[in-house]
Amino acid sequence: MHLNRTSFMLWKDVQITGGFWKKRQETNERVTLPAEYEQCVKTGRIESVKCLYHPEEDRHPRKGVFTIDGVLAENLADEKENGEKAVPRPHHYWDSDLAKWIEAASYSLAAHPDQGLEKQIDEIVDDFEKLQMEDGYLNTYYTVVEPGQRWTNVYTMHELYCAGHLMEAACAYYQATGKKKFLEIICRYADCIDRTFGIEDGKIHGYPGHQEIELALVKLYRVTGEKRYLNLARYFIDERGKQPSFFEEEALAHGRDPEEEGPKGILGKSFLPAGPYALFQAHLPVREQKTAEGHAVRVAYMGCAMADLVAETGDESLWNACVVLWKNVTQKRMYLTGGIGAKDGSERFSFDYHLPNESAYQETCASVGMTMWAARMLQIKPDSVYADIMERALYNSVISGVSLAGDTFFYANHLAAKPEMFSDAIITNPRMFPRRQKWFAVSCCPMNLARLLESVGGYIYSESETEFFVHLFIDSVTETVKENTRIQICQETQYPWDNKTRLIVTAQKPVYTSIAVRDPAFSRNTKVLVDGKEAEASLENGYLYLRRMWEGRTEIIVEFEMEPMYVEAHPCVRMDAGKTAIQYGPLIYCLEEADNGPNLSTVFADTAQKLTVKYEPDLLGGVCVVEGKALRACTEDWEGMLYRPIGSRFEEMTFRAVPYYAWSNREPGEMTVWINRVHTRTEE
Ligand code: FUB
Ligand code: ZN
Repeated sequence: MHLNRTSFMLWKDVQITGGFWKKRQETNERVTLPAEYEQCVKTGRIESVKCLYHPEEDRHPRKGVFTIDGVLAENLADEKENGEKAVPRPHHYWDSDLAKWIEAASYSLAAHPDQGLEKQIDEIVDDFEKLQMEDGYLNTYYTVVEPGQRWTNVYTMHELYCAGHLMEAACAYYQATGKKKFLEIICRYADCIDRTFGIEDGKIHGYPGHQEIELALVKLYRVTGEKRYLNLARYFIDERGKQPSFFEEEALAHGRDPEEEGPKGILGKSFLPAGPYALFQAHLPVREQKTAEGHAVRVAYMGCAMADLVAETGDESLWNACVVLWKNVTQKRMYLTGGIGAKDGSERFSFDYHLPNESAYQETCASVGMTMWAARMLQIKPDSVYADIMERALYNSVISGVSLAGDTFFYANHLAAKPEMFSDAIITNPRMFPRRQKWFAVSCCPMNLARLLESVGGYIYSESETEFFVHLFIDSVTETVKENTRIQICQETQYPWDNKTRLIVTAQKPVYTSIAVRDPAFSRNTKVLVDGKEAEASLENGYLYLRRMWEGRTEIIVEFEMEPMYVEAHPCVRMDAGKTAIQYGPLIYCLEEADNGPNLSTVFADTAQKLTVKYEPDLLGGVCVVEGKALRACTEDWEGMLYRPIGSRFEEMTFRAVPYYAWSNREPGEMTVWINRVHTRTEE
């Protein structure tokens, strides 16, 4: 297929210089990364790589009762027979948690050198080097907990998932510091995997239970130039979903009953309509998958790898498959906030238009995955439909995953909450708890969020030979070269609190090229001024193209029509039928009890009345609040009745809405994104 592919400017070549995202990166560096490192020490993740755990000393750690900060009790140090502190048993995902922390810390190092942070990374890398086996194999769990059992349960034990995150971390650390040691360790592991999996006789004809390594192998190929890594990524994607099932054969080969422990076990059975392997998207070859089934994060990472392979190979059948999956997700299975995953059971999609609010799972990792996937779709086709969703996830369901203080996290991001709803979750399923927590037994979300926040610079600009794209409106500086001429692009904006962005384009010498700025879907009338005069910009696929000669310094002002607006869901979304939500620019809003009192279900927003917006510098770190007229159903005159003939009394009220990402940073209370609606009369 003819590709007019673009490449994103690398995160280290884009400096975030201020505004909304600079604040988040500063909190991420100052609070989140150190807090996450501390948790890795406390729970034994750092120690686990030192191989101090000995199964014979494992005294059946206490059952996993979760403490309020979500730390699994069994990870807390137990006493050994001799009274010494016991080494926690490494969890089979822990390598991936450390890898994502190293990746996030590496992005931070590129922007702000920090010897202490670099030393922490180097110590972990040294431990991984000691852990690595002669043949390159590198996995803590299978070295200290189940030695000799490598590759016996690729279906659920995450060896390839952990390897993928280690690859991403090694690439980031090399690109940030130029140090090759970690990259060389990981290339040895990648070569070990390449010798183990593939189509040739004697190799495992299989693929990962949790997609991740595929996108990581493309990164490793792009950093090293070693084509075998790209070929291995392609093998894993093409092999997926073939029959007879690799997962079933693997279970049988290692004495497990596929009907019980394997892909046809209880998890697989819950997927009767889509087939028993749908939880891990292994029910069909990827080119035949017409709907997003199963585990949400896995779908997003698979979409990333498929788009990456299209970018590298021009495979049209893979692009078509990507678009089919992308459309099913974004047109029928995605939340208004850009996240995915309706069901906490198996962290998965359910079916078209099934998007529960209070029990929404919308895992933070899945929103990170959607951001990554959208960017990879953009690299193939610069179409604002992808960038609008990348922005939607970033400004809503990604950053709702971390508190404004930066040290507590959501795993599940609900769209409605009543504290009593999941008060027991801290024991049953802490991931569903409607308050952010310090940590989780499996802490993928906090680390995933940290690495995305640190690398957001890599999502703003992309370019082809002849075009330069501005996808996100973030204070930043970068440079490009067109026709052998250096061009600096400097972006300044108060977005999302203001409706314009300013680009200063400085060309080393006169050069003809095209700069295309996204025209966001929320803006019904976007104006472009060049050096103060309205400019002719051609609108193509949602981008405003300025094709011209650039000489010296040019100022571009892009002004969006940005008003707070009521939005509605497709009428087939049962949970939102008859309701409205509020959007202002890229932000989705919510009502919180802290502003509107309890029983938010008694509020009926009057969509016939205009909404107003006001910046509140001292609220929630500085946000625009949106206010609107509503009717509130009175509850006083129900005298103990639960049901009665219709006839509620209503009182007029003004509600106050705050950005969804900022909810649950005040006193615990109710929240709702979707609000009952009435339409009384058009304003005179
Ligand atoms: O399985 C690894 C990660 O743990 C998944 O991506 C998340 O959904 C979490 O369950
Ligand atoms: Zn997660």
